[in-house]
Amino acid sequence: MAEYFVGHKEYFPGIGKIRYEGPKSDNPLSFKFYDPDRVIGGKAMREHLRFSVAYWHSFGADGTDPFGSATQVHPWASDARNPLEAHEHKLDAAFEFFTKLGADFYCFHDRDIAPEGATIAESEKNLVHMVSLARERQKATGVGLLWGTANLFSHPRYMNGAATNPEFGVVAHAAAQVKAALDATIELGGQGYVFWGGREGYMSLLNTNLKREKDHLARFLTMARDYGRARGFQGAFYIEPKPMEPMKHQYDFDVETVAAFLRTYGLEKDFRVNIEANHAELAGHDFQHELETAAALGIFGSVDANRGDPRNGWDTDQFPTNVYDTTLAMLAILRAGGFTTGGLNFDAKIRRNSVDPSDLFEAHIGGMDAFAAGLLAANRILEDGKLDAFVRQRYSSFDAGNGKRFEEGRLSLAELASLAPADPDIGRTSGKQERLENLIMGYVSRI
Ligand code: XLS
Ligand code: CA
Ligand code: CA
Repeated sequence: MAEYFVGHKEYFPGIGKIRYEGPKSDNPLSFKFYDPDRVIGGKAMREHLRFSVAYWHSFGADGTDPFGSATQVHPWASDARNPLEAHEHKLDAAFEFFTKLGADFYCFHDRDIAPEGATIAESEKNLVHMVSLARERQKATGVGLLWGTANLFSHPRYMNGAATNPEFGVVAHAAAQVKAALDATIELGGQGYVFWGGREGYMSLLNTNLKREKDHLARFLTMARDYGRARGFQGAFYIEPKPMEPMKHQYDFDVETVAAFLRTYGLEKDFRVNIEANHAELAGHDFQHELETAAALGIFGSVDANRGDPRNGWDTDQFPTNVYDTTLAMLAILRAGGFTTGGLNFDAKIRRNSVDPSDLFEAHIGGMDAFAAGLLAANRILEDGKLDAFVRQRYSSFDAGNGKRFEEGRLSLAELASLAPADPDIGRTSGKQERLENLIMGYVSRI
């Protein structure tokens, strides 16, 4: 991978290429577990993990929160003469960061990489210009676009929703943005396109026609799918579930809700889910639950890798560091067959008081190491086979005889009832949860 910043201003001076130094290294700017070309279970770590950097948090956010203004000063924003130039510099900074870190992918919203203009035409012109520059940089570095998306939530026009807005004109505006963002994604060889419906929901049911809004959302997604496919987009369309925030209720509440929506409207062939750990938590689920549910329903796609705080009810988007959680996540991902078009996108931000340029590196290094360690542990769990053997044995009464006939739909309810055993102790079989938890702890502690 070429180091792209050569020949441009260097935005992270003093930081070189991040290398694998192993768990014993005390260099904070090195990988302890992520060794990109190391083969695990027949595949290089980088192909298993497909790490991606989120453009918005890493190069757009500046530490602003509802209680205070910016704390993080970005040289790529302050050394420019106009918004377009600022975005050109931001692109240089971003590709310098990707190549120094060794991330193979990135993700963006249209408004992250190009400024909104005074008209739709001007916005599109800005985007086309920035896409042509991004294309050059992708070519020079080998970094790819994991997915693109449109920001249909920041502008005041979307305060009542985008595709589900009660005003037709706003829906048309959203279409203009999605059409241009799809074109940009296709032009950059993006492997996916995400719909996160931040404002597709309601603040109050008193002013909302819920049925009509869901129908509109499906109509809009169908049109986007048809447009993308007609333009030759072969990647995955993803819906990213989240239960709430900024709306009181978001229609794409969780994986199960999205699956039912997709099937109701006949979209299940083209759409999969982009599962975010923090959103799973907000929906009252474990990350692992959402991953396994998606796999079971055949819509597992991609992951926004982060973590929330179990003690508060909002989207803190912190970098993941808990290896127990990443182990269970990687176990679910490996069992689902691994990523195809998807990957692990760090939709995560450094804290407001993390103001050193190296903080952004250290945050990503920690996240990458957490998932690399999780991959190592999950791979051992699978190779060892003890956990799977236990679960297989637990269901073995369905593998033959009447259990098998039941699974195959060859028993009526009356026949099933007649097969009830007389044994008064039937069902008193230990689930062995504590033993299995200890088993996992053993793998996690021996990576
Ligand atoms: C916000 C979402 C958003 C999507 C992309 O909560 O995570 O960032 O990932 O629009
Ligand atoms: Ca996300
Ligand atoms: Ca989030």
